[in-house]
Amino acid sequence: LERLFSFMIRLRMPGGILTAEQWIALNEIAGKDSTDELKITTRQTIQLHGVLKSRLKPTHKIFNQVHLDSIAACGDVNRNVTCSPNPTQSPLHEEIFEYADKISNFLKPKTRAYYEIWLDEEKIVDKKLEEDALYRDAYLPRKFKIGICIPPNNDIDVFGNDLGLIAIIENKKLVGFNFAVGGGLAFTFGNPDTYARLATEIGFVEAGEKTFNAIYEIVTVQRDYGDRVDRKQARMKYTLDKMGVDQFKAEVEKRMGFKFQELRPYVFNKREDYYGWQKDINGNWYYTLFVENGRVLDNEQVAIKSALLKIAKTGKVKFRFTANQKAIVSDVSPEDKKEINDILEEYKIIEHTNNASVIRKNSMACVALPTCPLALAESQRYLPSLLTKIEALLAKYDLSDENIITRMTGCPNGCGRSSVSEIGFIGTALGKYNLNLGGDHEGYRLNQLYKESLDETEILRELDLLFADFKKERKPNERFGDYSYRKIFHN
Ligand code: SRM
Ligand code: SF4
Repeated sequence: LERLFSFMIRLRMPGGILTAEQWIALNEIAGKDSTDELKITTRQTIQLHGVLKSRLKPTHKIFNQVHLDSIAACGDVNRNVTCSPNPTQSPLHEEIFEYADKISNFLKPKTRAYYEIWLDEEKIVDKKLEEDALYRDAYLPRKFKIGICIPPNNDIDVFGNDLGLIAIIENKKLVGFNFAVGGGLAFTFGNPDTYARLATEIGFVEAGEKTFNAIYEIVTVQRDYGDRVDRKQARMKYTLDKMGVDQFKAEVEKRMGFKFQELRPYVFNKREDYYGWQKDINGNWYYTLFVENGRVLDNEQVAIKSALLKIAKTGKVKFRFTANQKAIVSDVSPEDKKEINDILEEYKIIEHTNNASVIRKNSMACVALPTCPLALAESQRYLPSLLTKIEALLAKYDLSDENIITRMTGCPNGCGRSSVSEIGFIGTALGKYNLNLGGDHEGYRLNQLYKESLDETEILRELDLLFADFKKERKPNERFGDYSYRKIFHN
């Protein structure tokens, strides 16, 4: 008798956007064939857990019927391309957003194996038809991640990507992108050769064909120079550091046949989602709702899953997902806004979103236990209760309005990007976390280890002392991350 294998399926969803029809299909699978929960990930896509082996093929067929796939959502290839999801981010949002889709397709493996295995496509006998100039027959040394950001909101953590593209808008036109290379947040305890690293900006490239050319050649340099022996050294951040930024850049320039231009100026002054109702540039409305750690389900407090299904059934919206694991009901015409708002009210979504504290709204946690095989500690199931206690400490010092980016991961792989938070927890063992501090609010600076392997009582004691000092010693408008950096690491 075979074991009852079950799997996690992650969708490819560049920029994190779904139609109402697609949401209905996902909701149905989640009800019938997975754990009932839809998980919004830190890279703007959806994961379903617990899909039984026998249901894998039917599930992929349903995805295909609604034009979804899970190609390259995992593996040593280019992963889900992220993009600032907010429709009011810039009048050029749609144009920039399209790049996420185009890059995802451009770097998608050419093999038809996915279609043959899951969708019964006839096997290709002539291997020439599947030749892949980019991935050849050995893919990349390791996963590869690309994110596109629209200043001034660094809402996708652009510097956490192997390749971060910062959209440069001049005279109301998208002129191109600043390219940042070599981001990656994982490290391994006890292995000093591994480290979290933020991407280094190497130059500006014009929008259009040149941008695609530059992206392609950056990937080929990593393909050809990346470490294929030691997987712990295989991400592009290590390739870049071993080659040196100048040599890496020169190699890319040689391959693309033109040079990077001087970096163009831009500013990040926030890293957050815009909750509640907002108007987009076309005059339509969108509502960003608080989904704690991206877990779409119904519970005693709020029925997010039922609400989103009912909203999807109106057929009058789209869904967008943020890289902070939150959901946006978008493209709501002014005539339909009342109907959607009534559903949000009926299922207590508005109350739930409004009642979430500032710190909770800007928090996130990775999946970790019970499904992640690499987890050393709880994360998404634990952060909510820890935050309740942290909220009480903040209230004690009259700091409840402080927007402190707080993140947790169940191990040092960094899926919840805790290394780029102001308060970062990294699981070390069951019930124990490293407390990292000193990251900035905008995502330009990594945090650092402050105290190792603390249990909850110790965490709260440390934060109590830190908040007390922060209240007394902060400079005007100084953020908690900048304060702790100055006080602890830069004294
Ligand atoms: Fe991740 C592996 C979940 C974003 C770095 N990640 C895993 C696996 C697949 C565990 C495994 O290999 O068996 C986790 C599945 C857990 C589960 O039960 O579902 C997992 N990662 C996630 C998600 C779902 C976390 C979440 O709660 O949202 C995110 C899915 C993103 C997506 O939609 O594609 C997720 N993972 C990230 C990020 C953040 C990001 O990309 O912005 C990182 C850090 C950035 C980076 O890549 O450096 C990240 N995940 C890793 C790593 C370490 C990679 C490395 O360089 O060593 C692993 C382990 C590995 O690859 O060997 C990993
Ligand atoms: Fe699992 Fe670690 Fe990633 Fe959390 S950070 S999902 S525990 S691999």
